[in-house]
Amino acid sequence: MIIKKLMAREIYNSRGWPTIQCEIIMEDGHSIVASVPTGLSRGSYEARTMHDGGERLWGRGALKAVETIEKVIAPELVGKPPHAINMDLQLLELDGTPEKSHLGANVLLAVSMAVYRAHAYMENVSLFEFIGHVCSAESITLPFPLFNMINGGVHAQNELYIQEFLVVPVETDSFKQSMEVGAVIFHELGKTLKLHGKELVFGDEGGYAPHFTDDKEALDLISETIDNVQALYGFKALCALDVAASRLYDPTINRYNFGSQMQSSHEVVAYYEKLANDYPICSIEDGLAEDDWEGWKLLTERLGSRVQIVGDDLFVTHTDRIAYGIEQKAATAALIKPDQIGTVTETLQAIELCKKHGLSTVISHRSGETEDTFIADLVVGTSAGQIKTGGLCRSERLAKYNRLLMIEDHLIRGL
Ligand code: 2PG
Ligand code: MG
Repeated sequence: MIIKKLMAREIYNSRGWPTIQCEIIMEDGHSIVASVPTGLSRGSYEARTMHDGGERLWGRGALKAVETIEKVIAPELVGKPPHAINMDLQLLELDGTPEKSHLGANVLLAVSMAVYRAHAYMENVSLFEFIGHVCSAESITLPFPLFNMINGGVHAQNELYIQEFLVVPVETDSFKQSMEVGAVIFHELGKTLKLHGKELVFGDEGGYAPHFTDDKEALDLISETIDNVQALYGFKALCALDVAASRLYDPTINRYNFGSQMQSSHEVVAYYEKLANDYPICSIEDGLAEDDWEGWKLLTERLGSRVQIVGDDLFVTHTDRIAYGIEQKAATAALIKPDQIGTVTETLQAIELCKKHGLSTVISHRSGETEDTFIADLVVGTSAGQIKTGGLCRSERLAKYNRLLMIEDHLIRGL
């Protein structure tokens, strides 16, 4: 079955900014759609993206990207049966640059995701099963979710320095049960926040985003809620953080800005050690800046045996940076975002490298999302183990969790 038509269009993400949707029409008329997310706290080593520039929509338009897909890429792929890996290689060749600066990672990913879906359709299997085949997986597993509960940093209009305060249900025996625990904590946290006089406003990733005195107050209220939920319902959960510290780092003075005073890497690591002693923290993402390898090594040495140390801006889903991080013992896990690198096949390679060297993997959404649920199938097909895709409100976040509920249901009850 061949690709009959390959189209693209400018659509809008959850922040109301333009992004790309790619649509493949198969020979039998079946339509396959893929949409690309957009990050805000982007690492400097992420692959480049293509935007229109100019005045329309403050330069963020996706019309050039649409034209690139339809005029440069479509002629190469239309009329052929979809082949996920070969077509990704073709896309990489068409771009021809290490940082995807010619065509743009957003352009490549829209097509790559659509072709993966088209290939799965041609093989008459679900996307997660197809990804499992590509990875030569013998079995697949559902992930542990990291639910975003409180938004700070650039994802909210409050004064929190830490960007994401998450909770991780533990000792659950299914994804369905993890969702239930997450939902109970989310609603109970709403009650706790209200009791403490907080306004129930939401941030970009579907977590609460009221004003707080400081980061510790947010952690106090989350751990108070976790304790209440355990007492009331018997559910257990831990906390996780994404500090997104590249934003807080001033390379000219080699110091981090956490408010009261500028801190050195050593002081920042000591601060996390204190937080990990005082609160039930099981994972810290981007605790240090993307170039502060010495700081990362120190953090991993000091906390890595009891807290998962996750590299996001540090690794940008790039095998070179992950390989260096493994060699340096700079982290114990990698955040995986397909749009940081550009194609699904490269994303699978990054996950494989992590697995081979015992690095845990967390598949992640972006703060500017669409209703596309690709990452839900990705986390199952690769058995990546963990996913963070926002809080329990806002449908672009719930779409991924709901897709995982559907996958689990299909696996248990059959199709
Ligand atoms: C992150 C992401 C997703 P953004 O830092 O991990 O939560 O944020 O998409 O804004 O880079
Ligand atoms: Mg991050």
